[in-house]
Amino acid sequence: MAAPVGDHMPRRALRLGVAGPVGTGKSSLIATVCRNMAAELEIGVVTNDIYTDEDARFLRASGVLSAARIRAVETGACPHTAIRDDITMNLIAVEDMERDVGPLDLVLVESGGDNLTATFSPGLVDAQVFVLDVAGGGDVVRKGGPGIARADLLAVNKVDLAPYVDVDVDRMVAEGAAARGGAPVLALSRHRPETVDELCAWIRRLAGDHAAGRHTPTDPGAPAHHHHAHVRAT
Ligand SMILES: Nc1nc2c(ncn2[C@@H]2O[C@H](COP(=O)(O)OP(=O)(O)O)[C@@H](O)[C@H]2O)c(=O)[nH]1
Ligand SMILES: [Mg+2]
Repeated sequence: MAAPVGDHMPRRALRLGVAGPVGTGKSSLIATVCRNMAAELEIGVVTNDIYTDEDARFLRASGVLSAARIRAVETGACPHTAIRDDITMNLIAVEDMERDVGPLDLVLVESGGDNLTATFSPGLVDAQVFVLDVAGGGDVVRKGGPGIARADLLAVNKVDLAPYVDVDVDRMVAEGAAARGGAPVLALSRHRPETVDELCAWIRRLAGDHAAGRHTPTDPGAPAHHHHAHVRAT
């Protein structure tokens, strides 16, 4: 069911960015959302990889959405640039998909995830989730970055692994909430259905607010200025 189109209703899908370092579980989170919400929302996915379409292939293989609803953007260089500074390729991918498969309610955009500080441009997504995992250690929340501090939702993922990596999830969540001025932090595991339900409830609320014109995108802020190492000819 696509959102109804009225005078004051946005016509396009809610665009939700999913950022965070490689391996924290972004593709798995997206597959889980699709599996749990495909009956109530029309969903599409855009992935960003540097040179491959691996994330898109993982999602196609998981069988949660038809192939036409999963698009891969191959960024060629810094993947964080394609979600923040030059968002053209991503905007084209989202718009082409909506044109090809019909109106959607939700488009999930996965970042290339090379960078702890990567954030999406508010010109590309309406809201963003930043994903960390407990295996990265409890300190990473305190070390921070704009995504951790100001994304719409911080997901502390793979909490099922916490006992094996000596991380205190309650403490990590409390430190996250403190670093975020009380903005939401979700302890998540795809193996814990009650946490998946919380994630889906958060997305459902956001999609409702977006459809009703009540949601205003906020910018977490640009990543810290950085240089790439110069490659020296030898
Ligand atoms: N134990 C556990 N493993 C997970 C969970 N979510 C994802 N993973 C695993 O973490 C690894 C990286 O996941 P992936 O979604 O590819 O991460 P991405 O690089 O951020 O997209 C894979 O081996 C997943 O099976 C979870 O909730 N619990
Ligand atoms: Mg991925």
